[in-house]
Amino acid sequence: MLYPLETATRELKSLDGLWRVCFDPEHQGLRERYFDGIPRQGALEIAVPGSLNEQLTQREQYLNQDFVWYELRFRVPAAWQGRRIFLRFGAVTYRADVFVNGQQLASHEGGYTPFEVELTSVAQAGSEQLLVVRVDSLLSATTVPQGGLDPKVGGVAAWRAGNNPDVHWDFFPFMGIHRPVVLYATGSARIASVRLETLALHGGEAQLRARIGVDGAAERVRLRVPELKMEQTRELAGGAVELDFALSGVEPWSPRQPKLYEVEVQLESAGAVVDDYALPFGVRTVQVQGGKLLLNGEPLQLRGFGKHEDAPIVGRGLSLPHLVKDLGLLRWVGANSFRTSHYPYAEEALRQADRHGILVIDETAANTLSMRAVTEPASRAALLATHRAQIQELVERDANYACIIAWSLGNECETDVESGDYFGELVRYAKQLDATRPVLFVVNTEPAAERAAHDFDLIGVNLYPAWYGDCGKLEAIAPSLDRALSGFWERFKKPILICEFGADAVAGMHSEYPLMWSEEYQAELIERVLDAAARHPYVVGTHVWNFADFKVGQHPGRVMLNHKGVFTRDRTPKMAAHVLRRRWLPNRS
Ligand code: BDP
Repeated sequence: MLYPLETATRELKSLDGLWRVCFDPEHQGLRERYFDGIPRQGALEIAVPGSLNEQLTQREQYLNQDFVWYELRFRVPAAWQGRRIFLRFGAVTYRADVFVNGQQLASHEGGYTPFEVELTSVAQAGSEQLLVVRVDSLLSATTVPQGGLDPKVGGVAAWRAGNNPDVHWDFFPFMGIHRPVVLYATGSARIASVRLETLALHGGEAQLRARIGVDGAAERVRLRVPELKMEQTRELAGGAVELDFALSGVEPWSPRQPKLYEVEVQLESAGAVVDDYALPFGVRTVQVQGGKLLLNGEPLQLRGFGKHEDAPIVGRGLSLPHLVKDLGLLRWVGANSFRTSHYPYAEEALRQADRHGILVIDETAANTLSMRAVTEPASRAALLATHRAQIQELVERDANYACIIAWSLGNECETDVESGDYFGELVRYAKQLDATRPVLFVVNTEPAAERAAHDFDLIGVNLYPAWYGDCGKLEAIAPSLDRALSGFWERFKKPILICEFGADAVAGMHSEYPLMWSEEYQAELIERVLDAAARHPYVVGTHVWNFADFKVGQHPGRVMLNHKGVFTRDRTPKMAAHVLRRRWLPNRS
């Protein structure tokens, strides 16, 4: 789905701001017709975008995963008379039912991808409209991610038993309207999708393919890359156009030189331009070859972090100041990459990474999927269908970003239990959607027990030596890592990306020798893992867990936050951040 942009033919109006909300613990909202306007009594104000949890002050509101009704009254600009009007949500977590003027127009499942609804026939230009959205974050064995699992099934479902809110994973299940809400107008026909692919790139000569989907009646599509003097037109056939074209004199996109070309798409009808769209596009190739990950034919070594979209009060909502700060800190520390652990991030972050040359592993929200919780064929099939839909929405949203160098279809799912071809099927599906990027799952299995990695292009592994075992024994790191890394390599012969390793450190806690939870221990553990990993030539990157401390559920294993950040939750560097900076900054590419 296209990122909303203002162009010569498109206009935007932001619906972000303070909305009204009311909670609905008895699930009476539909019966009481909250879609005609939520009750005045007890309604609160909430900032959109933003998670609702930390904005409010009551315990039940903080922990809520149940129905919350959002309401906003807005006007469609009078000048939009005669145009097509769309309402677009960047992300609503986890599920949304959208009502406009009392009419249900859309439902969407999946907390981190956009969806839109056409308002042309329901919302009159110039007049006031009532927008009501029912949001919930009720998770089950067949949602992605799962939640509310019965710990008795064992495996990952038994992790964090009693965690409150009830999820078995290690971050807070923030809910709400997390990303911008935008109203936009187009002409009678519009460019609905644009997909650009770099098929080959050699010495400045590139071969590309464009696929453009059109919604409405038009005749032809014009594609231009003005900077490289490329222009082509094609007649529309069945609402779509596919065209291959060559570019000469291309400066490839890379972290060192994140060159983006403006690609302009115009839709024409009766000799006039009825819609236009422009996207910044980086031309580059990514390949896995032997034990290497190659960008434009050159081996890549990833240095960076698993992150979270997480900040005080804002929760998981888009916060532009945090985007700016985090990018600055990534550069300050000398990192060149991050993973969107454990869900797709806001497009604003990807557009920023594209502009600044930060490499991204783009992950779905399939975190810690329990295969043991879906042993019935019907529930297994339902989970697979949800997971497939989320992969499709992710690829459709993000495939044009040069910064994205691989798709991670999930993190720490049960890839070591019998689950038919669940993981292989999804890897093949992702490759069918995008044949130009490597695909992986991030695993936390023993090499000998891993069942799915034969299907991956590279293997993402999470390793916690001297933290979850061998407590306090930093000297156990090298042998443990050597065993795991050579075990994966010997068995699968695929490049390995260490996606997580680290230790909690409570900022300000020190000790004269490294003791767990101190800043000294975290810093030394990170150094030792980096040293051990560097001895394995098929390790193509190391991502520290985590960039910053982040909010988790209530559980005896955590003090409010996961403290594995090398920055605090408010982005102050711990000792480990300085250690990384000394190692990484000199090689920054
Ligand atoms: C890994 C998970 C990550 C956790 C991390 C930890 O992928 O979500 O936060 O461990 O325990 O298992 O800190």
